[in-house]
Amino acid sequence: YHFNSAIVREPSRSVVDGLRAGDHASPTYEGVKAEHDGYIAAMREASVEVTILPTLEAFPDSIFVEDPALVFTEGAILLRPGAASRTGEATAIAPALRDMFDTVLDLPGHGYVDGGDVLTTPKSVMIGLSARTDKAGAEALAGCIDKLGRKAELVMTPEGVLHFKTDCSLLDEETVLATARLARSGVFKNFKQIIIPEGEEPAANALRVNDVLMVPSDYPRTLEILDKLGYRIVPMKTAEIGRIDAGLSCLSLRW
Ligand code: CIR
Repeated sequence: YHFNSAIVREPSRSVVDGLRAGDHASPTYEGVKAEHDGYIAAMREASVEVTILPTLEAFPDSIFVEDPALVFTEGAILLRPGAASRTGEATAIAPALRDMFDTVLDLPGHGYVDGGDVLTTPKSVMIGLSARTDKAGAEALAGCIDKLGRKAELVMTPEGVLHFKTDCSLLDEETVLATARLARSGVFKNFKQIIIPEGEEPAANALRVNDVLMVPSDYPRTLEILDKLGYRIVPMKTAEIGRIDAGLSCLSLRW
């Protein structure tokens, strides 16, 4: 969670057509843009150098740059997002990554991986199998992660949950924030676990960046728990991006 740099992408007007599993009303472009501006400001405030990529009107979900790639200080990996409308986002982000990283690997084979299914921890890089990330993709990604000198681990995303990280985030070297439904699977048995109170599940996608913890602002019980534990909390508005199933981690690639 120590990051010097991040990449984000300007929201396109087409963001109102972003994918969603339920029948949520569309967000407004202005609402998304305001949340995105707040996010960039919070990142900069946390001493992160932010590169802003231009809009991609043809890809409504392209603001969620976390999904088409995975980055480490050691290098970047171009993924293959599992939703048909998003697969092309990897090609679109490739030139920027090749500019910024010496090593850029392409996910080999034909499997699919969304970056939202990948949780990097000091112990391992956890890859959650989900409706977007299949076994072939996860295994191919594990090979790339191995090439970059890290250890990968395949885990399960709970049924009906979009991404592994929809339900968890890393708070520090040894602590994760997780929903009860994900913690129950035992994936975090080697971590200290903070469990999200019932009904506040979307708060699990918090984002630790350097000395601050960005937390979705609409979940008072979670905010109180984390505050009592001594985290320096920055509450973030996420209601608009939440309409298209997104949270804080999706909005950036960090390294
Ligand atoms: C999608 O369904 O792909 C977008 N509407 C939301 C992506 C959220 N990304 C993430 O959690 N990493």
